[in-house]
Amino acid sequence: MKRFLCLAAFLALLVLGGCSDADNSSADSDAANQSEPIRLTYANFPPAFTVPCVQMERWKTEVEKRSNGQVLVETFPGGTLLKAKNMLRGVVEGQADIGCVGMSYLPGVFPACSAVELPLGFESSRSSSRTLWALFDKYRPEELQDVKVLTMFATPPSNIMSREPIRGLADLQGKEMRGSGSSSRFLDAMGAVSVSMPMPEVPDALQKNMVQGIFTSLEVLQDMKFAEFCPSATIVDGPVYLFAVVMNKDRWDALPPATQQMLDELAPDQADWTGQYWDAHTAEAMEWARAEHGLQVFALSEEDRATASAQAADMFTDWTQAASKAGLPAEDILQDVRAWKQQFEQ
Ligand code: 3IO
Repeated sequence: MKRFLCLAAFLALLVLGGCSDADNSSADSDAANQSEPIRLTYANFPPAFTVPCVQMERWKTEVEKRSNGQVLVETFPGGTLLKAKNMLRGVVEGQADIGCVGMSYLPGVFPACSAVELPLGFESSRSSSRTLWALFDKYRPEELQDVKVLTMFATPPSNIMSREPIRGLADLQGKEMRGSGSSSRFLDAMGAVSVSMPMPEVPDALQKNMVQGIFTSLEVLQDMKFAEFCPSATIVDGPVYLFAVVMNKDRWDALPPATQQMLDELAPDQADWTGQYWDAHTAEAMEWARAEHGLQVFALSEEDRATASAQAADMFTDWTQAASKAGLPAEDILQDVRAWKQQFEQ
């Protein structure tokens, strides 16, 4: 009985302690925030466990931490608020405060940034992401003037994932392969027949046998479970896909200056974090696909690589033409992009 009373007293103390803690913390935050926290919605198009959504959660955590809970972010992965094709418009129109735009799904819309999508042979997401941010930061292109850009990032290089082994370009001729934007053009340059669609439509296309494989960064073998359909990978080091995280302009303009400054400081840090995460996660996903699905990995021969780049050469002339037509200093941009790539890959 004595023991029981002791325990009861101890529990009562714990409960009281807990209550007074809760009182203290609410008093603290009342003192710190005179006003209600700012709440922002953030839309994303692919499933929650993919890299674009992992970076979204990291951004939310950082923003909530750096603002001491003054800015709260509600995330909507999996196209629950906006889908790939209406992401940019949806943010401009204010259906979401923030959205993750797959820029590669909108060919022709980003004449400056799409320089980073050219087949330059990026080695990593870290270097492609930093290059994309550097380009945006230096040129502040008109193509993104209707929104506030919160960060940008890009994938590691596109590689082939296929049902049947693709040992070289000969095996690829006439095969229908899924890509988008520049990666679709590169597929065609390699002799495949590109079929363009955003990522959320790919599981269905693979399931229904509409394509023999896909051309994007390799972590989707695990994250989208594509290794089940595609137990073969061929390393091509093709173009990268681009992303911009954008915010509705009116919502941005209404933020306190200190919040705006905090978000501006986070932008390049977030690009770098995402690049590093993407590279590390891709290596893990390859190991997973080897262990779980017996993934076989091939690489294009030097000769096939040379053929592919020769056949893709008009991507550069077409980009330069389109950029010049849009009034951009195309040669300067391309020279900068090549220099940043080299700098970030050292
Ligand atoms: C991508 C897009 C959404 C989720 C995971 C992803 N991994 C690579 C990409 C790049 C891309 O936009 C695409 O459609 O292949």
